[in-house]
Amino acid sequence: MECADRGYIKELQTARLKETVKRCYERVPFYTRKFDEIGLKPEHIKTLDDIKEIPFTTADDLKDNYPFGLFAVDKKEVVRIHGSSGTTGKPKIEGYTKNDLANWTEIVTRVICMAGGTPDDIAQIAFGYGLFTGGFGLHYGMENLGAMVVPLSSGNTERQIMIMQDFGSTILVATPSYALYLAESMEKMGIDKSTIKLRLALFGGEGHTEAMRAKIEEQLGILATENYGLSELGGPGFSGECIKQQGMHMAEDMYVSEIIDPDTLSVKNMGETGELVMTSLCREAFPMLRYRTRDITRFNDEPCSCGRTSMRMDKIKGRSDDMMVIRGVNVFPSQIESVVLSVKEVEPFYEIIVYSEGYMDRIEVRVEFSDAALLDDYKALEQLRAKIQHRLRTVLNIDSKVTLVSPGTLPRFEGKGKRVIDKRNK
Ligand code: DLL
Repeated sequence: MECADRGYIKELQTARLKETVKRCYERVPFYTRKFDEIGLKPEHIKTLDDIKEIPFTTADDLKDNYPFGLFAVDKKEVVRIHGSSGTTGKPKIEGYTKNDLANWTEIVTRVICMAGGTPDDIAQIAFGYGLFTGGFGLHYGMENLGAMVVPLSSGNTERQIMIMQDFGSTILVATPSYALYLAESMEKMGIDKSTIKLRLALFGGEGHTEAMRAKIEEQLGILATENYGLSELGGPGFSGECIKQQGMHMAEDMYVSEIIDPDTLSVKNMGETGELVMTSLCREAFPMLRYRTRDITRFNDEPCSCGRTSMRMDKIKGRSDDMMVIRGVNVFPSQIESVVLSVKEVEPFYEIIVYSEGYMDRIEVRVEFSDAALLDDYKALEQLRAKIQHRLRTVLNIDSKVTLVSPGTLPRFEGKGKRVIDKRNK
């Protein structure tokens, strides 16, 4: 499937799209209503291009139909529930039938293989187990591959490190934020990377810059691949990098993906940047038509040097709701991360505070400096602070307040990092 002829993939997607549309229209009152409102019938969808006729589905639609309103099967066919990892409000819930779980396991196994995982590996899973799809998703994929799974879930860092040493774990599955925290903790405990067997990490659940990846790869002595997915569309497995680390290969037999302009909602061309919109093609319990992910990326349909023909997506640039407008300049947190990590005297820990000044958005960037001895050298600290501020201005064209804080003072994360604190008047 990963090396299939593009023509074959298009045919398969067309056939599966028609089935999914029919399924949604016939079984989910929400879709019946939305189709009827605009006079659309399942038989009007004849080609992949016709997908443009279908209305979008949004996070609000999931909330309005919480918890099981968008299910397309009877509850007795649902064998698993997962949901969004948000900690406030009601989670976004989705269900899986037995077939859905088998398909999910299949695509997660693919992303593990792409990353170079083998049945000989010992996989330490430090994604949370629970409603979050990360832990269980990678768990079943690893087992299917035949790797030895160590289901630790996230947290309890010293124990993670002990087990990593004792078991000789070769793969770490974690958010990049947690991998960074693990690496730092190992350093503090005086454990050298040459004494652990880790060789590969599968990251996902949140973005990270190339600079951040390089830092973690270096600290742990590993190769790290990135994975993307969202619970609304089934979780991890949707896309992942191969060992070439040149974009995330997408599971096109199970999803049709589009890039749209989030303002005009028009569909963009290959290679253009915009919001990712996804339609599931094989999901029985929770089919989803044209879901607006809010994640900003772009596609590349050139074959990869690994030999796979599947379309790839770029790293997520940010979420459309994360974009800050600082004196008229659009900026994503990931761009600030790139600049901060390009300064060698600081640690890869930072925090962005967005606040209002009159009608303007302003930001403060807090960064940990590396050398604790600097605490006694005001002049050197001030020079470093000015350097970061200058770099943010020259690279991103934004004026920011930069504050240096002592090593070890900013929060560390066991799951997804939260590095933007929004204090704007809403
Ligand atoms: O994070 C699913 C997942 C788990 C993917 C483990 C990969 C590995 P949610 O908790 O529903 O699901 O969060 C989905 O997280 O819309 C993105 O904004 C963000 N996200 C996930 N992976 C990446 C990534 C899982 N590689 C939301 N880069 C998505 C950037 C990511 N953002």
